[in-house]
Amino acid sequence: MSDTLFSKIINREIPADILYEDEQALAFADINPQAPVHFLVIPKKPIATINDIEEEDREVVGHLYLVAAKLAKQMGFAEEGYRAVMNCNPYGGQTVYHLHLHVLAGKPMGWPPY
Ligand code: DGP
Repeated sequence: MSDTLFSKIINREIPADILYEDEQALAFADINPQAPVHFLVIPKKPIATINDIEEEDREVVGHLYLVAAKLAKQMGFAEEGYRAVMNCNPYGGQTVYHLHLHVLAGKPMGWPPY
């Protein structure tokens, strides 16, 4: 898949407010926050969409949720609650084609999300 903005963030070619990094994943503040807390957890592997997740990606995709929960606890909103969501393709609202888990917190979330 072609490089996206998120590859450039991983490679430090463009700046971001990075909250967490390990060998497999990176978390950084969303540039256009939709809640008082809004960050993205991404795999370093450039997977384009949920549809492109392969069997070999099971571990890294699960890891994104573990990172989200770890940061939620560290940042103090785990008990209060939060939304963790991935958008897929145009009808899902996806605009950046590098898999990312949105983590939104700091206010009650609505449902359904439209
Ligand atoms: P989605 O619509 O699910 O593909 O979400 C993409 C998110 O990425 C959107 O909430 C805005 C965020 N975003 C786009 N470009 C940048 C960027 O250059 N830096 C950061 N930090 N976030 C970005």
